[in-house]
Amino acid sequence: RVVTIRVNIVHNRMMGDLEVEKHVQFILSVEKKKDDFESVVMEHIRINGAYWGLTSLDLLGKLGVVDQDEVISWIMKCQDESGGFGGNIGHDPHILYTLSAVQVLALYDKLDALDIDKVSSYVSGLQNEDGSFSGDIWGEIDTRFSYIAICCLSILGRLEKLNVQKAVAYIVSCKNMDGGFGCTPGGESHSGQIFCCVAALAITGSLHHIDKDLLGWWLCERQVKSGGLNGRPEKLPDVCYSWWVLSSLIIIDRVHWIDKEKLAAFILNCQDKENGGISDRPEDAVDVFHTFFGVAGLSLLEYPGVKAIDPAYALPVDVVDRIFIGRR
Ligand code: GRG
Ligand code: ZN
Repeated sequence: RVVTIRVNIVHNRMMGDLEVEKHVQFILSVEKKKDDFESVVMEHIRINGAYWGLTSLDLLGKLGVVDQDEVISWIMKCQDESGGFGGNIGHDPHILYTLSAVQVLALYDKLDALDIDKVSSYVSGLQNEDGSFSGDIWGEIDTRFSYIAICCLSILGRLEKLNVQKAVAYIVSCKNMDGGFGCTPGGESHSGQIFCCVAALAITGSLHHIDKDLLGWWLCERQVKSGGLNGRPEKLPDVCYSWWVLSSLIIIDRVHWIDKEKLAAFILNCQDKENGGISDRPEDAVDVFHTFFGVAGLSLLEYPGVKAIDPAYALPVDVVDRIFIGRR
C-alpha cells in the first residue's frame, strides 16, 4: 500500500509536468493562424503540419477537439491526378506529403476515402531500378523516401506493388562501418536516416541486416549531459532526436542503454509552460514539429497520460492495431 501511494505521487507529479491543455491550445492556434510568419513558412508543408499536430492531439487523447470532416475534405483536396498528394491544395505531389495524407486518414479510420490502387501506383512508380526511391518526378533519391514508400504501402496493404527485395538491398547498401545509415550509399550516418532505414527494415521483416550492438552503441552515444539526444557526434541536442534516436533504439531492443528519466526531463524542459508548444532546446521558440516529436518521445518513454506510439509507423499503437487486425 505504501508503495502504491508513492507510485501515485510520482505519477501525479509527472502528469503535472506535461502541460497537456496548453499544448492542445498551441496546436489549435497554429491551425487557425493563416497570415503570420509561421503560417507563411508552413504553407507548402501544411499537410505535414496536419500530421504532426493531429497525431500529437491523438496521443494526448484530444483528437476530438478538431472538426474531422473539415480535415478530411481538405486532405482529399490536396490529392493530385497522379494519385500523389501535395503539401496543400493545388501544390505539386511528393511522396513526403502522400505519407502524411495517408497517416492522417488512418488516424480517423478513413483510409476507405482513398482510391488505394491509385495512391499505391503513384508510390510504387517512384521506385528506381536499383531499388531506391525518388521523392517525386524530379528524381531526388534518399533513404527517407524508401521508408515512406514502405510505410505507406504497408498501411495501404499493397507492399506487393514494390520490389521489396531490391528496396531492402538498397537500404542495406546505405549502411556504414559504424552500424548507422546515410541518405545514399557512402552518406554519413545521421539519426534521421537511421530511423528511416531501421523502421523500413522492421516493417519488411529484415532486421537481421542490422548489427544491433554496434548500432545500439552509436545511438546511445547520442545522449549528452543535459539528457537530450543529438543527431550525430559533436552536435547539439534537439528534441526531435527523442523520436529519431529513441524509436530506432526501441526497434533494435537497446532502449535500456540510455537514461530515460534524464531524457524525459530534457523534453519537459523544452515546453513553453505559458503559451504551450515544445521547442528544439530549452528557451528556444516552439513549433508544431518539435511539439509532435516531444510528445512522441514522451510516448516512447511511456510517460503517464500519453498514448503509446508505434516506433516504426509513427502512429498511435491503437491506430496501427486497427489497421492490421482489421485486415486479418
Ligand atoms: C513519419 C516520423 C515520420 C517521418 C517521415 C521525413 C521523414 C520520414 C524522415 C526524416 C528523417 C530525417 C532526415 C530527420 C532529420 C531531420 C533533422 C533534424 C535534420 C537536421 O539536420 P542538421 O544536420 O542538424 O541540420 P544537426 O542536428 O545534425 O545539427
Ligand atoms: Zn529538431
